[in-house]
Amino acid sequence: MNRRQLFGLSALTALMSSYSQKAHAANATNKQSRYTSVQTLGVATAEWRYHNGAKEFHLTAEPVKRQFAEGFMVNAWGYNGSTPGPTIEVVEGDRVRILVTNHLPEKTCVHWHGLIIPNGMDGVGGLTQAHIPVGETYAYEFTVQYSGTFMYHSHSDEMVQVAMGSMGFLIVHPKNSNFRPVDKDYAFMLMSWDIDAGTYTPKPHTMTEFNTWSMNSLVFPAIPHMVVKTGDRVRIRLANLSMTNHPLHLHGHRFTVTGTDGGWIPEQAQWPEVTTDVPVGAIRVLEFVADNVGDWSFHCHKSHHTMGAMGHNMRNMLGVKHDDVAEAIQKIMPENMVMAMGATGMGEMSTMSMPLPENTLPMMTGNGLYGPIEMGGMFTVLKVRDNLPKHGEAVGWYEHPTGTIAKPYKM
Ligand SMILES: [Cu+2]
Repeated sequence: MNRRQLFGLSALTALMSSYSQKAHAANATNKQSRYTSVQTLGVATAEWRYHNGAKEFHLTAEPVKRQFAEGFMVNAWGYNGSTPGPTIEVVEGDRVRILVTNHLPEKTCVHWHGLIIPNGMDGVGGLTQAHIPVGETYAYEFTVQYSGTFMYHSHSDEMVQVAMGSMGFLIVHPKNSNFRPVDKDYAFMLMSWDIDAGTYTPKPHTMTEFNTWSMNSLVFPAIPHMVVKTGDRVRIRLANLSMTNHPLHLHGHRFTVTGTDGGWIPEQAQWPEVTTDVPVGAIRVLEFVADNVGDWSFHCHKSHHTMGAMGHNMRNMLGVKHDDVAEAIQKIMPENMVMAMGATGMGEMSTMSMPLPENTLPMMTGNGLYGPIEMGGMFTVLKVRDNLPKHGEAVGWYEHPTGTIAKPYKM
């Protein structure tokens, strides 16, 4: 199939339904280049149509309400009703037009992070273009020269707009579908937020003291699981637009880092890892063969980043017996909640029914087959199974064959 035929197919698709449904667009794209669509779990794939010689996408920058988990809504900013915005998927060599309409309460512009494009398309307000005024639409148009994992984000009042969630993935698939093919291709945008207990709007001026750690603007237990078949070659693309680095750790498998936002890493420069650090403003792509059946944790290894919203300025009570003190203080200050906790560790928090302010998640939560998982934030699960249900039914917890699970031992 040559390029003219490719474009013909795209044009036909556009005729049938301009800005077609995302599944439709994804299928059409799949037929052209036979790539595996990226699953940005919990986030849509951007729709497009073929128009005036380019794949045309339309992003609307706007305030969005995002449910990070049940009982936790956030007033954020994003694109097309979501943060991260929809994932843009194109193919190396494509001519791409991206219309950006500004429905934010202030000017904006969009930068295409990692793409090698003409300077005037780089989206840096004031430097390479005028900021897009409220209510107006600007067109970015360029040819994508290299395949890889990239992102888009605001470059206008960046501290506020990025802190509020103005970001998304831009994936460029290789023109040659035999180049590093995978069976499952996932993407996670890593982000930090400072949202006071009982409130809904992140504080964009916070520099270091964040309390909410998200993947695709979702937190455990709401981050969907990655469900794969034994033997699948799996790719996970991780992008970090938060204010600190995240060492992402996978259990049960060894992976290699195969790419960054600078492109693909040659095979001879890759080495085995089980944790890889994703620096601020960077992308790491990891790949492995899922050859170990079970439920495997995939999480940030900064243990505070696998917790729900918490205050860090609490006193250290480890080893201090103080339940009688708490009772006495509660009597004097009945309007405050005084609890004796932390003397033996914080694990008790996952099971106690502590009254929480509205719109606030517990610090640790989630239950597995064997009890509380005691996690939050950047934590999800890779489920590897020999057989997957035919019709996409949910896959339950892994049931361990007899003799393959840790058990009590009499000393
Ligand atoms: Cu982290």
